[in-house]
Amino acid sequence: MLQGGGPRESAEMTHKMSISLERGICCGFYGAMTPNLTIRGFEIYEGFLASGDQQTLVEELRALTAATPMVQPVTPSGKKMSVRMTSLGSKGWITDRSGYRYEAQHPNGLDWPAIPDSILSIWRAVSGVDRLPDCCLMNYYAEATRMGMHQDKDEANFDWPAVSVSLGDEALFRMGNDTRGGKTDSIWLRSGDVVVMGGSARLAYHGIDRIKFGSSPLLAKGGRLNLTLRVVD
Ligand SMILES: O=C(O)CCC(=O)C(=O)O
Repeated sequence: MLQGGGPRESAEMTHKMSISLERGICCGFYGAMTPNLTIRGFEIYEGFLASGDQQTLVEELRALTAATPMVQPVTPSGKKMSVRMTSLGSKGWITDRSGYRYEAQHPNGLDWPAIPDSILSIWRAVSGVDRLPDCCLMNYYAEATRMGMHQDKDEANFDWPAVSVSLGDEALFRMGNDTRGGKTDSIWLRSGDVVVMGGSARLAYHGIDRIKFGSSPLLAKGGRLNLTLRVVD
């Protein structure tokens, strides 16, 4: 079920995650799941989603967002972001000349679609908290797209973790400190990897330096889709 194999995942993890994904990740496996890498408090579950599950998820997301498509937003200063984005959930993250914030509707006036259980299952498996996320931000990285170093801090309470799911092309993920600058560490995230940003990592600066365009066959037009799950209120 799980992709890859090799040193990035243990046989025990492979077994548990295959079972949990087949069953929609039900009770009994959460406690046993541990990240196979922790860097600066960022917990990284490499190869968390099997390639078949990634494909199913991408198809589900395409159908779900048909009426609330990706937009290329501007920052409050009017600069076009290079990622395209949309959201799922009771709140979606947006940016425009009025600022960074969460809104209950897509810029086209429609409610955001609900976060499907397939995605909530990932949160349940790795977040370590009972509360479910309000927002699943979807960022699409085309060739040459990047995301500058930033903190996720438009939420009310930073005790809740944020969880990120990588789909498609590999991306160079940079992890820094609670303040801008200083030493950083980077890792290539691959399709199916999941990162939990909680505790000391919740307010750490992070960003995507670049993607390896064409490195994954998952998305028909290439590129990378990132899902970031957050508790907003
Ligand atoms: O694309 C990623 O892996 C990171 C996304 C991110 O940092 C964000 O949405 O705040």
